[in-house]
Amino acid sequence: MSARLDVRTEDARRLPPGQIVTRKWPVLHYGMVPTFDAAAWRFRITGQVDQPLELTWAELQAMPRQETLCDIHCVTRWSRYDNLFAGVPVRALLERAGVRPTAHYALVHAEHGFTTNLPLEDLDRPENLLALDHNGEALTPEHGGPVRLLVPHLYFWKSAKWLRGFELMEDDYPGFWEQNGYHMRGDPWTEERYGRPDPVRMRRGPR
Ligand SMILES: Nc1nc2c(c(=O)[nH]1)N[C@H]1C(S)=C(S)[C@@H](COP(=O)(O)O)O[C@H]1N2
Ligand SMILES: [Mo]
Repeated sequence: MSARLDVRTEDARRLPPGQIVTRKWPVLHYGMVPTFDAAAWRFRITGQVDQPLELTWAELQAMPRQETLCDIHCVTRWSRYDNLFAGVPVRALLERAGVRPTAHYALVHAEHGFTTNLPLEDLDRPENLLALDHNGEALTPEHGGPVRLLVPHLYFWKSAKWLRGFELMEDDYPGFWEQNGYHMRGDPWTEERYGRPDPVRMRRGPR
């Protein structure tokens, strides 16, 4: 099949501080599970790019896939080991859009207006995916199917379910959970759980 990247950390220091391992896969999100309409679905990359990208569902399906084997860490303190995700690498899509040197942050957009922000260097990593499968099965709607973002090195709230696009920006702007007190970056190894968004930046809005 496709290439597989194993980004699990070694056993001795596998669990980030303050986390507990679960074997189940909890379902966690705000609001209702959206319905999927393949004909209307688009994935967009906008903002600081040379060629704004708009992909149909069929176009996404036609792109080469890759696998990422990883542990996931939720800010509510559960971690789940050995997740094999498959999907389209984020990097391939960013390359198609032509990221400008002025792009430093991304606002990730999902259904129902959900957003989450992260530095471009955290989004543009080879293991990050537009994930379509988990452990050999298509992602269920509860877990973000048919397509969610996977950014395994940050807390799992950055891995937006029901993904619809990336907006590349010069400045950072807090997304949904970040406006509600979550950290702007969310590194589980340094316990970047909660932060304090800059109120001036929030009023100004993205872009
Ligand atoms: N669209 C969307 N994606 C989301 C969320 C959300 O509320 N909406 N919650 C995040 C949070 S807080 C977590 S922990 C993970 C949970 O993913 P799971 O339900 O597949 O475990 O999804 C993240 N992605
Ligand atoms: Mo979460």
